[in-house]
Amino acid sequence: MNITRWLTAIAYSTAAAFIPLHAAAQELTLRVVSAFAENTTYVKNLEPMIKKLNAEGKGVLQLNFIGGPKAMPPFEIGNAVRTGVVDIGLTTGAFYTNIMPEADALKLTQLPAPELRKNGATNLINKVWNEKANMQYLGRVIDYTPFHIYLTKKIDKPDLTGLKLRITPVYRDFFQSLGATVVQTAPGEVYTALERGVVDGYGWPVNGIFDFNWQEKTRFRVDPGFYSAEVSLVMNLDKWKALSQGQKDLLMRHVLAHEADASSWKKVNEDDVKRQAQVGIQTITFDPATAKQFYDKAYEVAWTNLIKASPQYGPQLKKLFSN
Ligand code: 173
Repeated sequence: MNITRWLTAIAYSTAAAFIPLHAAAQELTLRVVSAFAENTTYVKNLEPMIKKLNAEGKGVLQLNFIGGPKAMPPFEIGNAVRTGVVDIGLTTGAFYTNIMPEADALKLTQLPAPELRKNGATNLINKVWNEKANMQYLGRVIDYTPFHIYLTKKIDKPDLTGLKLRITPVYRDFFQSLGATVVQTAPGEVYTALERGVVDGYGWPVNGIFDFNWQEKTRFRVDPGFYSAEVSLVMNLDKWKALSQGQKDLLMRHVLAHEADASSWKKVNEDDVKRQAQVGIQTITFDPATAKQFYDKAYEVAWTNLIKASPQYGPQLKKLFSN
């Protein structure tokens, strides 16, 4: 064999040896759908993270943001992630309680997400999410954000008797325990429900009502807020398992950095409270003892029902979410 043929042979065998490696390292694109519309606070806040990940992940991993409720109804995203119709959901547990009651427990944490990673709560979440929902829980994108009751009619004590409120599973048991009649709707239907007088108010986090123009139809916000609004990234478990270690590391590095950055929500929330006052939304408050009762009742009702629905995991979640 002359030298040229040798070199050619080596070149071919080297190329052949590299083909499987290149194939394994091929860029993978994951499809992301959101329970919240493209122009809302929760999605806008996540966009820079997706951009950064995609810039860094060239040739390795890309996130393709498909869209919000126009692409898929919010209450169907959980199942779509579970079955692998989409890869990743930007959603909240309240929207997939049809899969498991534990989904709605994430609102009950008293600790920010990075603390939950330290004390083992996130491992427990992943055990439950893996086992019951075929999901890998990636990370939380909102923290430090309470929910509130917003009303078109005044109340002077924590009694919602005679009022009909728009809910999701987040608020159902609490509002009913205060005497309300409830009707569940997706966020996109709240404006019309208010406009038509079908509801006298709604539950929603302290931020974000301006995204939907609900300030036009809202007269009061009840303080204090309660729970911790949860929106997270969840991924189909089979898809997660199929990622290479490098792809997992890249994805998690960005998710964790974003999660650790969540104290920026405090400023967003302060600004939204100011803006609500500016447009004439009045605050309804109670005396300190009544306010405490109201706040404590929110947790009591929710934990009692969760533990009833999940005797196995409810108590464990409660323990890790509160210390
Ligand atoms: O009110 C809702 O639609 C809801 O459950 C929710 C949960 C997290 C963030 C925003 C809204």
